[in-house]
Amino acid sequence: MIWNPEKECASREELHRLQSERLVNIVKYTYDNVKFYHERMDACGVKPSDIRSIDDIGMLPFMTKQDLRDYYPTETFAAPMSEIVRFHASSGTTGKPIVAGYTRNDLDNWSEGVARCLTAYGLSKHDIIQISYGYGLFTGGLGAHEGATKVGCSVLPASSGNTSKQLLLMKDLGVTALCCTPSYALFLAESLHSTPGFSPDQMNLKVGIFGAEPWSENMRAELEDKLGIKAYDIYGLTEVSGPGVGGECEYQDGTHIWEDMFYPEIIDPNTCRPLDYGQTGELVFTTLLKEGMPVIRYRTRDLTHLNADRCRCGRTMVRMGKIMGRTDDMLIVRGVNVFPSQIESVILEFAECSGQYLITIDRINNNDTFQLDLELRPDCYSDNMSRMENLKKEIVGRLASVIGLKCDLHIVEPGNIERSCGKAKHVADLRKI
Ligand code: DLL
Repeated sequence: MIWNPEKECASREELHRLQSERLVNIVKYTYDNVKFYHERMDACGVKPSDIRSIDDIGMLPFMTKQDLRDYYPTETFAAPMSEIVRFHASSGTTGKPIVAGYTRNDLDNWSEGVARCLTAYGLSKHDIIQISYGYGLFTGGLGAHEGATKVGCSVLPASSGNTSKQLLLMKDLGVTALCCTPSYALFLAESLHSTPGFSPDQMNLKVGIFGAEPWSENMRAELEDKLGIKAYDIYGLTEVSGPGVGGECEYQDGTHIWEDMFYPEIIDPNTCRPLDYGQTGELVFTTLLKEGMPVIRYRTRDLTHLNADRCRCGRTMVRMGKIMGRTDDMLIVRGVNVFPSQIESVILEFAECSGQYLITIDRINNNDTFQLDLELRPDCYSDNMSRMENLKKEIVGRLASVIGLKCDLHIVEPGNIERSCGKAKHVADLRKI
């Protein structure tokens, strides 16, 4: 099923026309209402009247996370406070949070994006959806909630945490769809298998809706197997709206970006030069309809590529590859660039591994150390030292051949690595402390 066939399946010509019309409007609107954009555009010598179609987007300056911090909390808002009906804020590990403000129309468009995703995953008013993203400043909970309500699903606003109650309600209500971070889904799956009185076959789950952090294809396979579901990706970020900037369709072959609302570009993060379809670089978004806090050419720091090939599902909107990580999540260890998601992908090639891991990087005597703590599935963990040593050798060898780095691997007892109910922390980089 397709929620909004008129938009999701519009011809590329129609989409181009709509994007052009919307870009012209949003550029004029932000120039007139946001001092930051006015000054930036003046500094680049660009006037709103220079922008006549979406093809002119390259003339506009970029915006960065630092700009949003510099104009904290609301100086980049374009609508008056009397029109703002909601705030969210992204946590940000360092410095000030980024505050986003939404008008009534922004909330409607945001839930439209989520509704398109949920419908693409096959959900309808006949589904019971458990939303285990955190409710509050994080956009995950309320964002998914409003989209699911729009579709007419029966919504269980479980929020994150209290895992045993989550499992109980999932079972007793016959929940069909679970919405949370992939790391929390893994924790729920482990708990489902290990808690007396629960088993996967008592559940009515069919669909998992996972996002808010990078996760590999191997993690998808792991979650689908452990929970007996089809697991779909959902993407978004606070600065652009929240979850539902794009989502996968039944073919699970890339995330369709709702391009009539969020215009994507890929640039080289070092030179800011636009890259072609298929090339990996930094994802940049322009919100074509946002009123509260529009962003123009916002640099997300997320690394991925776009695919313009027509999808079998009939949607015409481009598809984005899995997010490899963020430019600021990339680890440089002994001069080698590596993303935690690459390590996750290798680990999960081994059926013995549970998917729980922690990477610890330090610098001792001017040399980087790279430790990997790894949990095995409880039924694979053993105190048979030689079996464990052989497995360790295999994993270390495979990692070295894929990422080009030798790690100090520690197999730890199941349950030893801290679980997360939200976004997981897979890396402790002690060099930064
Ligand atoms: O994480 C919004 C969201 C909530 C998306 C629930 C999906 C589901 P922020 O907290 O602002 O917003 O973090 C945004 O999270 O720039 C990516 O780095 C990462 N991210 C979000 N979705 C995905 C995904 C929400 N599907 C940042 N895959 C983004 C990989 C993702 N990374």
